[in-house]
Amino acid sequence: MRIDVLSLFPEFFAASAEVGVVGRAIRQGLLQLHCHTPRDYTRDRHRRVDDRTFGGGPGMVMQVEPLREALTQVRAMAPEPALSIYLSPQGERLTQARVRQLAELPRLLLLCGRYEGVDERLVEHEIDLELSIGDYVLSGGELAAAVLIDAVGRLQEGALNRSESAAQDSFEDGLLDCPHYSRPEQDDYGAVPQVLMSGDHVAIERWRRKQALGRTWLRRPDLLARKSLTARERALLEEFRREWLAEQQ
Ligand code: 9D3
Repeated sequence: MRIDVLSLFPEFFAASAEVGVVGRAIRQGLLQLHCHTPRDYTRDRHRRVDDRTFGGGPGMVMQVEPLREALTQVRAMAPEPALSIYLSPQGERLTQARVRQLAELPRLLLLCGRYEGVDERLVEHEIDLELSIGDYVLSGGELAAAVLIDAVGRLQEGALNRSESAAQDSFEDGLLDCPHYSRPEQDDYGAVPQVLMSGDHVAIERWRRKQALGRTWLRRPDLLARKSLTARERALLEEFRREWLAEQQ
């Protein structure tokens, strides 16, 4: 996959391209990341990309022309058709289902807004999809684009090794992850749950599933409501609930 980013702060994405799973995917050639600034596509000598908002009020708006020029020229840098995405607070909320779908595409073109955002006419004519990463206020689209690059990048074929397998991801099966522990077995903060030290892989798998169900019930009832449980899962959750309620006494 190739990802092009249009941003007033292209240097923002240096870390995305270098560290962790996605940095490795880029070095392996599984993902290409190219960042561009609309300033390079301005015609005036002040390299201006923004202007005051029509109708009055505070804040500036990113103008059509530099962005149209940048989008057109960046599209032409590679033959693959690109899905254009505008990261914006007005967008559809990003989910793992959407991430999986986008990860299959040959090319994405991400537009990051600053100030009050982008002139709506540019959005209407050039943007295929508007995405938000959640209900909180950021100062621009860059962090949201970096989130999308990370989520999509790690799903590229060959990007994850066996221990990082996407099949194990929280949300892939609609549940939160179980708790994890490492050495030492005994610490001032407590002991590791005995079952994990037992070597009984059936019992361990059962405990992990029960914890995943229980934590989802406690912390994300919205996720549980959307999931249909097997008889075994309902029994595991019931067992978790009974123990949890007993602990609350
Ligand atoms: C202070 C400006 N606000 C006036 C009411 C509106 C506003 C404009 C631009 C609020 C935030 C932003 C910048 N945010 C993004 O570009 C953004 C974003 C976000 O803020 N939250 C969640 N997802 C995203 S994706 C892009």
